[in-house]
Amino acid sequence: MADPIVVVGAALLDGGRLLAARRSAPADLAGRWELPGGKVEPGERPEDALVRELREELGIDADPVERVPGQWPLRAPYVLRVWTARLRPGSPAPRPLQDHDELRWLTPAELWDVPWLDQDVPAVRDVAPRLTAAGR
Ligand code: 523
Repeated sequence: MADPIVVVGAALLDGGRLLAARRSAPADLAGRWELPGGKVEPGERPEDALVRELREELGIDADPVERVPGQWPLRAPYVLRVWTARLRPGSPAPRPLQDHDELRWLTPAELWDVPWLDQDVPAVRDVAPRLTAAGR
């Protein structure tokens, strides 16, 4: 079987809230919410891909903090790996630039208020304890 291609997703945490992004494309994913990110390019470090994707898609400067252990299958040959991330001081606020039409900062109590992509659900479940810890 071909090696998996890694898609990185960011659990961007700020002030005890998690950023969720609503996809506007492609049609089969539109309207569902995800941890923003994208494909790692050949030869690229996943953390660098995360920084690049967040800049391209949300116009922000962010730093990866730590990998959330595990990986989640996407449509073959892709797999999702997730890092927590934080805004760099002085970064602009996230705004939807590409692939998204709405953003929300979710508190722990709001975490399941948005219809996440099915494949993001287990990742979000594993991020949840970090969100609670970050809000303390
Ligand atoms: N997912 C997904 N969840 C999730 C991400 C970041 C991506 O299910 N949190 C899926 C959606 C796509 C594939 O992974 O099927 C690639 O993500 P995409 O389209 O955000 O990656 P890009 O931005 O690298 O893709 P291009 O538009 O082709 O550059």
